[in-house]
Amino acid sequence: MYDDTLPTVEQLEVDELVCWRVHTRHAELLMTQQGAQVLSYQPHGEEPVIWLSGQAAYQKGKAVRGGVPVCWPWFGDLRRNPAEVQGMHQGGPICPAHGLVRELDWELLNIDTDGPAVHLAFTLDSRSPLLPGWPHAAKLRLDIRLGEQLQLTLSSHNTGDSPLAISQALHSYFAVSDIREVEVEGLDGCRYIETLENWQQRQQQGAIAFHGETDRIYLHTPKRMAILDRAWKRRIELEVEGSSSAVVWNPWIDKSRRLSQFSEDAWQGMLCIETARVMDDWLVVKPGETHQMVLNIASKPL
Ligand code: TA6
Repeated sequence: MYDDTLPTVEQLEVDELVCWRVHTRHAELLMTQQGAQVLSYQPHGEEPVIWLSGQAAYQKGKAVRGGVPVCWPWFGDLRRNPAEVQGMHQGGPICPAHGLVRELDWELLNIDTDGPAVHLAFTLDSRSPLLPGWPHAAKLRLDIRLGEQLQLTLSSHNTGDSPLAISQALHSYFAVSDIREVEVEGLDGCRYIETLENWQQRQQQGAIAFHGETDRIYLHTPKRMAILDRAWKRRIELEVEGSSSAVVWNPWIDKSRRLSQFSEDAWQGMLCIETARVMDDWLVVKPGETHQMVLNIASKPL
């Protein structure tokens, strides 16, 4: 008799990408080897928690729109990063937004079960393949633990003999009922950079509500924040370790038209809250040391 409380892991190909579909008694998750990117996460009987574009393309060398792309060894536009992070790049034509690893195949280290939970681990060595323009020795690891919650742990290990200066983010896309109706709690009082208004610094007053394109870098952020979604009668609670900055992004109407793999109205159903080490929260990893950034995602009924 098949015991459906036991977790299952199925490897499959979605167009050009090798993927794994994980099914446990609590939820289902889909992820791909490319970028060790979680693509979707949906607790049983609930709306998806992690959003995946309906126009997602599963092509080699192209990050899938949605899920949780890993931005490393820099976040965003390298030129907007601290000088120390910029200085790690030795020049050259290849300098994409959000770093160099989300479009590379990571190595599957292992898949194991822990009772009803499943743990997958992926790794990437910065020396193979050599990251263009970034000739430093590091080992990246992403641990994904699917239990009653979803836990992602991004580890940066310095295997070289000089310090690494990094900015990074787990660029999480969350599914929401309607961006115009949800709020982000927990960032009240935090300073933030308003990237859409000449990178001016502001201070958050109360919960974040959304009335237009939003692309803000919050600084000195707390360990806990949440998306309050009254229509879907839930709160997506985030708890982080090893991060004191976060990016809150919704492209709204106009920018949506300029985004790849993104339908014109997709902005209404998604919200990025990106767990990060950016701006003055950039990261130094000394030789032989390892830094871990942990993100716990839990969907809680109201
Ligand atoms: O994290 C917010 C952001 O930097 C936005 O400005 C937007 O560019 C988004 O990331 C998506 O970037 P991507 O390169 O994945 O299209």
